Amino acid sequence: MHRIKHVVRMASSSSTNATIASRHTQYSHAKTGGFSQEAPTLHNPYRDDPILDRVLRRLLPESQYVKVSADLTKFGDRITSEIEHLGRQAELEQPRLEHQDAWGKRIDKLVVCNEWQKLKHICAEEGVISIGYENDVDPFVRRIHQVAKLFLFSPSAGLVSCPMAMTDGAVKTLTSLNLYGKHKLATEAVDRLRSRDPTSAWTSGQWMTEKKGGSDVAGGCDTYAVQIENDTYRLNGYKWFSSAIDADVALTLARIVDSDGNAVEGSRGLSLFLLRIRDDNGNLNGIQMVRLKNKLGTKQLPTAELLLDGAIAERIGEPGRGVAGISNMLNITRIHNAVASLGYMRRIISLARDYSTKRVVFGQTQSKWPLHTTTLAKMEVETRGSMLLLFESARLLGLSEAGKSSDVDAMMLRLITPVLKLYAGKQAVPLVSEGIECFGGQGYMEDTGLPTILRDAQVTPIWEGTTNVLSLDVLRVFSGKENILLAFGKRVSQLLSNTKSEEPKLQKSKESIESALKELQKLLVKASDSAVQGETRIDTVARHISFAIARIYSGALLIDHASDSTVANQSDIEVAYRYCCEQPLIDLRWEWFANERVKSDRAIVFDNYLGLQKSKI
Ligand code: UCC
Repeated sequence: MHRIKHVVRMASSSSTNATIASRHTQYSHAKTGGFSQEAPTLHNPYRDDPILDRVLRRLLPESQYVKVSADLTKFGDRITSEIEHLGRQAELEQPRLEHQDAWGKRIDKLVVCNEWQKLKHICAEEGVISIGYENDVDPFVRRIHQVAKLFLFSPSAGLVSCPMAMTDGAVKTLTSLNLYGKHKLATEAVDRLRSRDPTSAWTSGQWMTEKKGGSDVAGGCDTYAVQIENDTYRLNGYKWFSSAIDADVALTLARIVDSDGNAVEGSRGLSLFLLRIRDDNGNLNGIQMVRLKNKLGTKQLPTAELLLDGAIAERIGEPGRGVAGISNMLNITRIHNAVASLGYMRRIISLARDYSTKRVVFGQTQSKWPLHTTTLAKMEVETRGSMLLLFESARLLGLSEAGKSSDVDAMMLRLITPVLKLYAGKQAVPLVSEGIECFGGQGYMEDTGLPTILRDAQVTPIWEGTTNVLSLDVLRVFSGKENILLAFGKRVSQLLSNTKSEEPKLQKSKESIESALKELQKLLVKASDSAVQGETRIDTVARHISFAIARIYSGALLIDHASDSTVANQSDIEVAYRYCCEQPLIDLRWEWFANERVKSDRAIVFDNYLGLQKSKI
């Protein structure tokens, strides 16, 4: 502003037209906005990641690491040269639904852009699902490879990552229910869902949510199944959120109606069904696509309300075991959900880091301003903690599929799946928001593509179970027969056992983890004792317990990683220290368990509530 005033003053006081003209030329760029800010560059996300390669080197046998690393390097190049553009186009050219043809005939035609189709082809070609199931590779290796690939892909995927999550979950469910090779449709589905041939590959949907449902799947399920013959049924119901409706098959839940016309209510009344969405001619299978959802984000992805009006479906699994059956899928899609959260976090940091080397403010690049780098460093520390938790889940999943899990491994897989999903989802939104801020006003501009990351990240704490529902699943794990608390303690101790004694920062980090673990154990034991007397409740602190598990587990993994001198560097030690010692690992107080707190919570929440139905509170 100063400078502009100065120029105007000089121009008006100058003596010759020639001088004025030359000055006009000199400053003309100011009037035309001639300066352009350099955009952030998306580098090969595998080679650009500060930790991924080293994590893989630790987790994989050398010969496998070499193969996986080569595949990820090539895929990283494909992301920057091709996939990123396709994902962006999918956001710009969103799906639409045509209900009728020109003559009024109901057609329910879903129109998706070519780029969306191309992305699905790429998924098959690149084997993003098949890698998880290839017979000639150790399952332990293939799940780590798959998670790494999905992690790179997800933020550029134009939300094709969603049908991939459900496709993976469907393969897992159908194979876990032991249907492969025994059930015609399930066998064909498994072969096609994990195919690398784009011309024959299928994708799967998962229709669980109904108008009354959402979190409470069983309480809200009003879809009924009437037997035609054997395991074949007709389904009638209304599915409220059905994503990726261009899929080929879907898994869904319904209540079987008996010969007297009765159906069992509640969770035990739900059975699991597999259905084809269209026949070989592309006609919908007794399904009407009522409308596409108008979502805050994930706009690339066709999510619809569906009316099942006699859809023909095959019952799979035992009648009444629908929730347990579909949990196979949920536990896979929840890992995919965490992949998405971590993918968004890494992407925004990577772009902000690159931008910081280009954007000049107050005379120097952002990267030279300590307040800026300290902001980025905090984001990096948080991201690394959850990233190690993600790869721990991939390792444990692979071990379980290889039949090599110890008891502790099996318990840890069940525990950390909801913990990882809820914690990463909860981190993603504020972290991406912080990352957007690193671009100033540009981060708020739609045509940079940056707001899409924030919009899409917002779905991760909601999709596949909200933070509260996932926290209650964590309590479900604790309420089982096994001593999960003891197993968790063992796994943490195992991770801390290699801590280098000559590194004071790692020693301090270890002490911090041990003390947080002890505190958590003490509180949980005390709570379970006093719950018997009815003085306390645990559900109200389920989130805090879950967050503490996430932070203690992640901290221990960071220490374990930093203690491995074959891959670790000085920044790994610093990251572990900051994660474990500079922020509380556990945010939980004994008084929060007290029963009476529920009353005071209600008093706070409904203070001066103007609703008329106070009796319902
Ligand atoms: O549909 C959606 C969109 C899909 C898109 C996916 C893509 C994501 C990737 C993103 C990329 C960007 S979203 C759907 C959202 N809805 C949910 O996630 C549901 C949330 N609610 C829950 O998870 C609840 O906890 C329920 C529905 C599972 C609770 O149901 P019940 O009926 O109350 O459960 P019960 O009675 O406690 O459990 C029934 C059985 C028990 O086994 P048994 O009978 O042997 O004791 C449980 O132990 O199911 C078992 N069970 C589980 N087993 C329940 N949950 C689990 C689990 N997670 N793992 C293993």
